Amino acid sequence: MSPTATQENNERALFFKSLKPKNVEPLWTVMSAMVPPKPLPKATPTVWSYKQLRPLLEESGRLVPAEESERRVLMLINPSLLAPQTTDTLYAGLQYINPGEVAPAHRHCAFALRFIIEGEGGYTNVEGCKMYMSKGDVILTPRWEWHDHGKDGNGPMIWLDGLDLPMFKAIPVNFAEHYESDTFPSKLVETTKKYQWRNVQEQLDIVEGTYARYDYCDQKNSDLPISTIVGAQAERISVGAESPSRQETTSFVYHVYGGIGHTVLRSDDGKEEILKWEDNDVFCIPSWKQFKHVNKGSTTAYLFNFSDIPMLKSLDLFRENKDI
Ligand code: GTQ
Repeated sequence: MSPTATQENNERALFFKSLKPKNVEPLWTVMSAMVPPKPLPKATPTVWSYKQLRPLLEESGRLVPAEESERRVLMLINPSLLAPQTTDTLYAGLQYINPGEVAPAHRHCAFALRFIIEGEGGYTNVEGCKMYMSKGDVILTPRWEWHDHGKDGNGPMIWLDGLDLPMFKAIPVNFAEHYESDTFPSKLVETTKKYQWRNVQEQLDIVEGTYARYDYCDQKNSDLPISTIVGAQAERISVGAESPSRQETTSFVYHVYGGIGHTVLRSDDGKEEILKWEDNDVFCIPSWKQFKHVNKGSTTAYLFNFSDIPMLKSLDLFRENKDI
């Protein structure tokens, strides 16, 4: 190296060193990583096997008293990320409640929905509405609405929680309040916050063909999604059939209402990855993965998903590849 080149390097090194104490950093060294040519989610496609998790939930029900836990939940954490991330933008957890227990009333900025997996006699009170829950029902807990959960009758109740918690890593404005008693005063009244599975399945089943999709919408205004943040869909795939392929900026958390099959993920270089699933499993699809579901069982497969579609659309970040 010529003396001038060495001198220049030394000068550069000194220049770089002088930046940090002034709280500045060069953009040009990180520019390409910050604006990659395609979405680069950090989440890994993952399946959470219900068969494997069911005994752990039961153990938590035996070992962890309700009074100690506030919410008895096993969080489904993506192996490439930290809690509370199931995907880059979504959180999912499996909540377990024993008969006679109460998960006490609180409210928080985070939006929540529940998808009921098993049990009868469980209920959620949301802002004064008492809603009994059955397998496949969806219950919404909009931002800042009081909610507590309880369980009558025999046996436990298990459901999937879906929240927008990871978003609060970027916008740390989530906070909660605890109600003065365990339950918020509630009545069994008509509500638009519950979606009964039987109605959703009916809508899926009246569609002709081997595949149908149902978009959950606001029950007061069907032009709107269920929230401005989290959206939900249900899908039916006939025996031996498959869903259309999708590639979107969306992150999905899927739950298998019923059926056996797999999801094929295809990366831009043509590599395929298979996620195998069966009854009650949960799996996630990170942003910008191309994927399709295949029914490999001998019964109709029904899938539920929640996603960040409404949030992405609000931010004008929803994109889909229509050429697949
Ligand atoms: O049921 O209120 O899985 O507040 C995480 C946070 C459930 C709930 C979760 C919560 C809840």
